[in-house]
Parts: sequence; structure tokens; C-alpha cells
Amino acid sequence: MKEVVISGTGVFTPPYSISNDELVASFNAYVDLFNAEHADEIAAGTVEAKSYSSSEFIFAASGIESRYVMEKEGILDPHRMCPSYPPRGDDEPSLMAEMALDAAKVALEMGGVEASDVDLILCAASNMERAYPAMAVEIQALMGAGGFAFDMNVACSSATFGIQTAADMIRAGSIKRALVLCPEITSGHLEWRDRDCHFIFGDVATAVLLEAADVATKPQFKLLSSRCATQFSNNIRNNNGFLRRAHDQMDDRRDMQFMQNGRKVFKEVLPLVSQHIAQHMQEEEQDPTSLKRLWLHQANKSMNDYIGKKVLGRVPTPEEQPNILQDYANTSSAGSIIAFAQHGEGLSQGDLGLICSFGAGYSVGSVVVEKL
Ligand code: CO8
Repeated sequence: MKEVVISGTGVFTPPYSISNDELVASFNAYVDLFNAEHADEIAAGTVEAKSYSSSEFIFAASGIESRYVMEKEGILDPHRMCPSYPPRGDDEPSLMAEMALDAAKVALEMGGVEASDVDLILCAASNMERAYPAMAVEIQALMGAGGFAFDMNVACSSATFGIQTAADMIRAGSIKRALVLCPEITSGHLEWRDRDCHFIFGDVATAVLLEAADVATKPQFKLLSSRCATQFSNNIRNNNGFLRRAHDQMDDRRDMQFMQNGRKVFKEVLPLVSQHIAQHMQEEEQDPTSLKRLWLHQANKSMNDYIGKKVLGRVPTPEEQPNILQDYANTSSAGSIIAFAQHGEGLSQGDLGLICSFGAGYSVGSVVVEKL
């Protein structure tokens, strides 16, 4: 079995940022428009009046202060309430591919690797821009990478599941180098008209370059072990899909965008993740309290505080458990990788760290790395 290293990471940050105050101002303007338009039905009790959102609630409930998006005007337009991406021709690069490419270039440069030396591209994200051809194959062509490429979707856990998939192929010798790319255009499948979730997500793309240790020239971390687990739940769901037309459901339906029962997710996912990490560490005969860094999925600050304390047996310092969600919000699969890419400093050779992502499915993935 080959040893696997991580030799590069990259983050593409979209050009626009939306603060909680900006988001709430446009949402509340939308609420006024909606309630005025449906005044008669609301008075008759057939339509429920919409309520205002608030920046104070958003920050207290999630820890989120702002989010990045690929397009801002459409989202903030109270008459529109979703981003506006002009359709691109088949001969133009798709938006996801463009974002992923940017992150990939940074990771390749960090690892001192040419695109042509990469023999697996994995596009691992919570939604794909189209059904086929696979996004990853387009990215492979745009990059000039070799080998093969495919897409995978395990929602928020896509990055860690992708890392395990790529690492297993490197260990087995079927590939030498892989890029796990997470381009997340969450703005396209978030329901911006629902105050329960309109603040949660942001856009981004991340890249992780994995290599067989014997070909890597600038390895950063040794990949010690990983674990993936899933358990079916309807508490985070999006019913949009290719059978929509066949089901005669092309109308504007709430369940065609992101939906969740946030309270249940909070309650059910926390023990799942804590137990998953504890079991992973136990099976690898590693002491969780020896972990020097936790790069956790970035969905909710209280969730991370809880998991960090459970894993380390004490309250972690902000350096030990860095959060990026205050600036990026929940970026689905990319969150733990942004934290990993931006908060790797200060570790010494031999220090252990844990990347962990969790979310829809339910799904949870954990990766233990050692600083080289
Ligand atoms: N402003 C003001 N008040 C509000 C707002 C708002 N924006 N939203 C809700 N409220 C009100 C509610 O109506 C409720 O009022 P009442 O008590 O009168 O009923 C009150 O505030 C409390 O509401 P909640 O119970 O919903 O509030 P919580 O404290 O539970 O916080 C959270 C809500 C932040 C959503 C929290 O439950 C949470 O973070 N849960 C975990 C969610 C999570 O981790 N989800 C993971 C999903 S991500 C994933 O898996 C990837 C999916 C694919 C990507 C999709 C991209 C679009």
C-alpha cells in the first residue's frame, strides 16, 4: 500500500459578499411586498403572512456574519430573490468548472505539480450544474489533466468522502495524483424567500491535491486514516430532479430548493458526529485529546463548539478549532476545507489534525492528518 500525502490546497472566494444587514433589509422588503400582494388571502386566513428576518437572530442562532456569492443583485432584489446567472453556451466553460479551476490552480502551484501530472479529478459537491457530461470531465479538459474524472455528491460531506475515495485509489496504486474539487454554488439551490434558511449558505470552491508520497516533492500533511458513514434522513432534503417534468411538477414549489428541519438536524447530527470521531480515533488507537487542530464542517458555531469540546474533553482555543463560517457562512462540502486551507499555520512536524464534515444524508466523514 502506498502512503498518501496532501501537498496542496486552494480556495476560490467569489467576488461579492453580503452582510447579514444587507440580506435582512432585502428579505424584509420582500416580506412587505408579499404581504401587501396577498393582503386579502392573509385577512381571509388562506395564506400565512410572512415575518421579518433579523441580523441579531442570524448571528445568535448560527454565528454567521456574511456570505460570499457569485452574483449579488438578483439575490438582493426583493422582486427576484434568487441569483441571476445568464445561461452559457455549450462551447463556454460552465460556472462550476470555472470556480473549481481557480481553486485547483492554487493547489497545484502549492504542490509544485503540473496539471498534466494529475490522473484523477473528482468534482465532489452538493449539487451539479447539469446532469451530464460530468463536471469533473469538463474540468479535466480545461486543466489539461490526464487520467480520468468523475462527479460525486454526498452533500456537505462530499469533500471528505472524495478525499477517502482518492486516497484509496492512490494507496491501491491505480492513480498517483488526485484533485478533490468542491465548487459549491449554494446560492442556486438555497430558498432565499424562506427566513428559516435564507441566511445559511454561501458560494465558494476548494481544491485538495493528494499524491502518493513517493512522487510528492512538496508534501504538507501525511494522510493517516479516514472514515465515512451515512444514515438516511429526510431532515435535509431537496426534491428537485430529472423526473420533475415527468411528475408534472414544473411549478415554483418550495421543496424544489433546499429544505431542512434545522432543530432536528442540530440534535441528531451532533451525537452522530461526536461518536463517529470517537470511534475513528479509538480504532486507530489515537488519543483524541492529542489532536492539535480540528477543521470542522462550517454549518453552525454552536455545533462546532459542542463537537470541539466533546472531542478534546475541554473547550478548544480558537486556534485549535478555527471557524470561517462567520465570513463564508455554510459552504456545504467546502467549509472544512476552507478552514484547513486557511488555518494550517502554527503546527509542528508530527502534530495531528482532524478534518471533519457532516450534513445531508445524514453523512459524516473524518480524515486524520499528520503535519510533515
Ligand atoms: N429571523 C428571525 N427569526 C427567525 C428567523 C430569522 N431569519 N428564522 C427563524 N426564526 C424564528 C423561528 O420562526 C422560531 O420562532 P418560534 O420560536 O416562534 O417558532 C425561532 O426563530 C427559532 O427558530 P429555530 O428553532 O429554527 O432556530 P434555531 O435556534 O434552531 O436555529 C438554525 C436555526 C441556525 C438553522 C439551526 O437549527 C441549525 O444550524 N441547525 C443545524 C443545521 C445544519 O447543520 N444543517 C446542515 C445543512 S447543510 C447540508 O447538509 C448541505 C445541504 C446541501 C447544500 C444546500 C445549499 C443550498
